[in-house]
Amino acid sequence: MTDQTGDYRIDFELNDRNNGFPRRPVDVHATRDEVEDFVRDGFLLRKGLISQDWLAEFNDALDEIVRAEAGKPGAEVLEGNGLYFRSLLNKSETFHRMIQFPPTLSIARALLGPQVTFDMEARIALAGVPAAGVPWHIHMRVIPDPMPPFFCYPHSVHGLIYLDPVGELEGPLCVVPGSHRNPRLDLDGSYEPHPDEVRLTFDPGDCILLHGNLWHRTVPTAPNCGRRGLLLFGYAPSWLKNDLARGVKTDGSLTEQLRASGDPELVELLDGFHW
Ligand SMILES: O=C(O)CCC(=O)C(=O)O
Ligand SMILES: [Fe+2]
Repeated sequence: MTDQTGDYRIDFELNDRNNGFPRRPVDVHATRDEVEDFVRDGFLLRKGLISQDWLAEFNDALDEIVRAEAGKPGAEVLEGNGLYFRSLLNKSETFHRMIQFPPTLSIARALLGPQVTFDMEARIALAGVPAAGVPWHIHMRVIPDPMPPFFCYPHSVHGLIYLDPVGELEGPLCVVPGSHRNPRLDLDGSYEPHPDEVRLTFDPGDCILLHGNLWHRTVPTAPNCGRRGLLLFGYAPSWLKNDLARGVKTDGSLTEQLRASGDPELVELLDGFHW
């Protein structure tokens, strides 16, 4: 079914007899062509997606977090990059409106299936601080070689919402279209321009959706740059988190003791992977 804007509905039904084969229709806020473009290119740009009202509230909420966390243990000030603020959904209810935001959620569901989880972070490169940037990277460096027959490919849909104007001084975002489908490409750590890169500048309120393994970088900031703040969010298949949340509750202290051992293999077996 396609409406006049070209948006369409997918009538997902889950193969779950125990729960009556639940239907999970998704009204996709994109055309089929746009979704196909994302599958091929690994990104989709939505200019002006976030209203001025929401932007103002997001900025206020983030400013409060910035003030509250300054100098706290764990506060992430990354040399040559900027400030990161994690777990925003537990820091301000203002961000909760993004959890069920159809313009991005529906596209994530069209791509990943109807059952996805959501999380949100922020990055700020400060005004007037030069050479702040993020070199070429992907978000899920977990693909083994050789590829096991049942390897669960790290498909995820990540999004960036720009809070400030991002021009040449603040450092455009560069992406390599289609690179999410090339698990052996390795550009890690470099700022070297790629021959196929697409260079993007932004206005406040613009949003870009990226496959979590699309190669991307920013151009480092210039000395007279403005603040470069953005919200980062991500959707991943919800069934990857296997917390049963059933049965007789425990205080979790036995596995906590194992985590406290700091053995990375144990921590991975108990907690999985965090991007
Ligand atoms: O700042 C940007 O435009 C992108 C940041 C980014 O890719 C990241 O933090 O993973
Ligand atoms: Fe990134």
